[in-house]
Amino acid sequence: MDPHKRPLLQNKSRIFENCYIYILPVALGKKRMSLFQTQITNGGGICVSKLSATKCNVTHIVLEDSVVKDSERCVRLLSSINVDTNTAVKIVGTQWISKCLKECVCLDTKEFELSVEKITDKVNTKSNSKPLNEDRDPGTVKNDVADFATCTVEDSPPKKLKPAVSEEDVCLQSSSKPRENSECNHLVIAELQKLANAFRSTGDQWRAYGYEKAISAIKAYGSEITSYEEAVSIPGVGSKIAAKVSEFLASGHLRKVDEICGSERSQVVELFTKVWGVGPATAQSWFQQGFRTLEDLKANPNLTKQQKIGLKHFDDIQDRMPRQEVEQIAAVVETAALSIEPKLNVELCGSYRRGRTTCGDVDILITKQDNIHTDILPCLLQQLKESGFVTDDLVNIEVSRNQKKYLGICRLPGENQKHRRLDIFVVPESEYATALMHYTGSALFNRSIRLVAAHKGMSLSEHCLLAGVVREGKEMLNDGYIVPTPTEKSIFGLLGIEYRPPEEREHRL
Ligand code: 8DG
Ligand code: MG
Repeated sequence: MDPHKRPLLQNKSRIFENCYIYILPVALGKKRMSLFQTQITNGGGICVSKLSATKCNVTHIVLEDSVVKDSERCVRLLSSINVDTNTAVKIVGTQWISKCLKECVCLDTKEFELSVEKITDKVNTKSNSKPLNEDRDPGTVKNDVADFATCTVEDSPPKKLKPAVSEEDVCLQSSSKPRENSECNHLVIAELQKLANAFRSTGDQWRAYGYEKAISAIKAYGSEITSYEEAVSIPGVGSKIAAKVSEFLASGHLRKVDEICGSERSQVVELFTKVWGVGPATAQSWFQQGFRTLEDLKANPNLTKQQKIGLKHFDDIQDRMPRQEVEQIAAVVETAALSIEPKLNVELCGSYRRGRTTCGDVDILITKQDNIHTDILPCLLQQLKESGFVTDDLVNIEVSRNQKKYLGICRLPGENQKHRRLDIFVVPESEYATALMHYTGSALFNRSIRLVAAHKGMSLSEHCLLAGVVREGKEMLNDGYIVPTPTEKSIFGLLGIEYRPPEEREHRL
């Protein structure tokens, strides 16, 4: 039966029967989105999660009412996800669903449809659009259903909108995919980053998070932002930050940066938080106690053991090392480890494995076969300390279930070598792939792929991938069960996402 010509009265539980509905999440919010999805499903309809799901014919595309009423914006939005508005598919506002539910019938869509007549010629809806359901690159599909940036229509030709990438979507695209970003956006981002750093170092984590989220959204947006309206329409950029963007566009600088970052307090606190083991609260308190320089701190009687080490090697630790030095350090650790147990697998991870040209520290993963019973880490550290290679312990062996972790400082033999941060992780063979993925990072990539797992009823950690997980909000209500993950590729496969080699996981905020 043609779903658009259905009889008006029907069984309440089947009001959306034969409807294949795609809901665009823009401006909807997760709760409303999920409510609509449940109601459609309960009403016998099918919620289509991807427009490229070519096998099912989408009958309706539902958008937030305010979006549908703003015809120009709506058409541009649809065009950006390759939906031709001349399609036979009904493009309707959320009111249609609400009214159908209220009246317990599948109402005619006419009253709720997008009206394209109002749109002037300047919006060319057909540019770049492909008919709905035409095959598209599956790798880009998830981005299409993410939040979309929107902008106001001005006299200039319409810009092609860029999908704003939500945190969960981060791991679905390569970090090496070139992102256009105008020079002006770069400058705005740099200023906003100064504020984010300042807020983070003063312990205002919420505000710092707000700024970082906005920075991430602007980076993903790509197109040059030219107005307050455009900035505020980007999901993740609130009105206050949009006002900052607008101020920067008008004046070339931000008063807030001068005010916050220029203050002695913020500069001192930022410096202190760079010392290993010092958090924002401690840095603030030291400022209040009158400490102003790293030299002053050396006289502080209340430093912890780690802070003393952090202070002692401050300049060396701040300095990033070339890849070659990372390899030399790893070679020392590997030789020592294999002298204890020749069958161990020693592998570099962290930023080195992601291919960065310089690294902040050396992250080494040691995998121990099940038939090896030697307690590797203490033996290894003893050897590395005796040779003078490991100079200081920051966090002495920490045990997390059957993984062990050590954080310390080392220095290659020879003249003019710097002290470098060294992290060693020892894991069992069964946890190899999840640990390798975790310690390869980036931290943002990890957060993203964990969110993907969570949304699929799974849980990913450095220890394992659990399936059959039931959650209430973020809380796990059961333990789930471990799914074997022999390789990183198997993790991507089990999560149903495209494999990303380490070089494509260099996602950063
Ligand atoms: P770098 O050392 O060159 O600065 O970068 P990195 O190798 O990516 O960072 P790292 O601090 O050495 O951490 C190694 C990996 O540990 C990182 O890539 C991902 C993982 N990791 C998380 N969350 C966090 C976190 O909160 N802090 C740190 N330090 N690492 C984390 O997934
Ligand atoms: Mg590292």
